[in-house]
Amino acid sequence: MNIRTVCVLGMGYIGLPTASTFAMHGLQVIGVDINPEIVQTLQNGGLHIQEPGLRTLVQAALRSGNLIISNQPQEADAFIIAVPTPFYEDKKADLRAVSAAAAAIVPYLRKGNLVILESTSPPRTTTDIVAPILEQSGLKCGTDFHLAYVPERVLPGQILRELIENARVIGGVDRASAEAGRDLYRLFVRGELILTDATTAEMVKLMENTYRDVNIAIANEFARLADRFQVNIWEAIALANRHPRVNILQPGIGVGGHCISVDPWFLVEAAPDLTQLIRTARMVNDEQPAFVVDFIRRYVGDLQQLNVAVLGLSYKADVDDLRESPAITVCKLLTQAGAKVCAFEPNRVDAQVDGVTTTQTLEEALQDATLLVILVAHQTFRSLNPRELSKVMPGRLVMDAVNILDDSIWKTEGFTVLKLGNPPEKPL
Ligand code: SAJ
Repeated sequence: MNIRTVCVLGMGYIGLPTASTFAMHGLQVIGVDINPEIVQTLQNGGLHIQEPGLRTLVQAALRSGNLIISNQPQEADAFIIAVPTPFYEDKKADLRAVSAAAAAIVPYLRKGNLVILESTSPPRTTTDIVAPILEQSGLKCGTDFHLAYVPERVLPGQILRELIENARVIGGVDRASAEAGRDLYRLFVRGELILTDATTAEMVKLMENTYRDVNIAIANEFARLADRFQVNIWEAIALANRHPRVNILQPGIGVGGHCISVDPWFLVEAAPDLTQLIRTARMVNDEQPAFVVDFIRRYVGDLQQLNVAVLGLSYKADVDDLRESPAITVCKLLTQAGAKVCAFEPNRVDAQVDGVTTTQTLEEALQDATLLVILVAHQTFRSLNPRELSKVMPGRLVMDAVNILDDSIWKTEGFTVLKLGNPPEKPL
């Protein structure tokens, strides 16, 4: 299929880099978002999200004239839906954005077009939900237009590199649709393009993220066991990983973000009778923030009126994304326990969390702190200097939940460092 114009719906973490990359590879791209603030920001050369290299890429794409940002779709050879699929309170998939994006394409859909769904979705969404909406155009899926599910697989923090290098699974509703999808993505993807059917591709995406969730859950459960048995989990994992067939992931404060903490629920929803392990892993990871706060309480005692400085609110290191962040849950649990929490998130100084004071600088967060809690392993926190901190912070107690501090250096500066998964022998 010869593709010269593409319309990308959803200018978020996936849609914007994808649209810009296509534009830089010579396609005429219309980037669409329903949020007028996002449209305006991008049209004015700004950026509403942070991702290494993205600002330069988007600006170059706009300057090239190949990328246009708009609040509504236009006719194009191909359409890509890259909108969020959150879940409702009861953990059921909320497909309203996907359905609305498909409906928005209908007036512009023409014979011979290709439509791609990239949003993570429950099995059969492409065939049972998206196809019927697109057929409201009067065109027949497979006969008149191509439709494929092509899951995004990029890791936030490395999106631009992985977008090009990762292998892509291209799931067509029929063979011709998969081949049309391949014609589109081969314009910039250097990784292998593997063709399959749409429902297999949906399952593959959900399996990838569920596999990671289950593996993080077991790391978190190992950390709890290590705490009970007074074992240093970081040393134990390093030793276990010397086995040729063992690769345990890192325990932490829980699993956040818009992907791994959400997607496994789509499988649980689709087949509750078959997904005990997946559901349990989700619950283990969701309970990890409470474990972290209990750990602090066990070693620090009553948290009432305790001045706590928290470093990091994003869902993982070196991103600005606060969605489903376990760090925010930890902050809320600390405030519920009576602590006075001052939090600093260098990638989102505008962050707002109920009951928590957020600060513009590290120093502001530290100025009254008795306890410092590091929740996210941002690069900038790895180089924290205990001598400098001791000039600002009145307390000498640090809880390092992400194992980034060299405690021997901190000890020489008079700090006591608590590490998740490496508890001191007895409560302080
Ligand atoms: N985490 C741990 N321990 C670990 C690794 C991660 O506690 O050893 C935590 C992180 O701190 C974070 C959460 O898990 O809170 C998820 O982080 P992540 O880096 O594992 O994954 P995401 O959510 O940023 O991106 C994932 C990736 N999927 C897989 O690695 C299978 C990415 O490739 C997907 O494209 C992305 O989900 C997505 O959009 O679906």
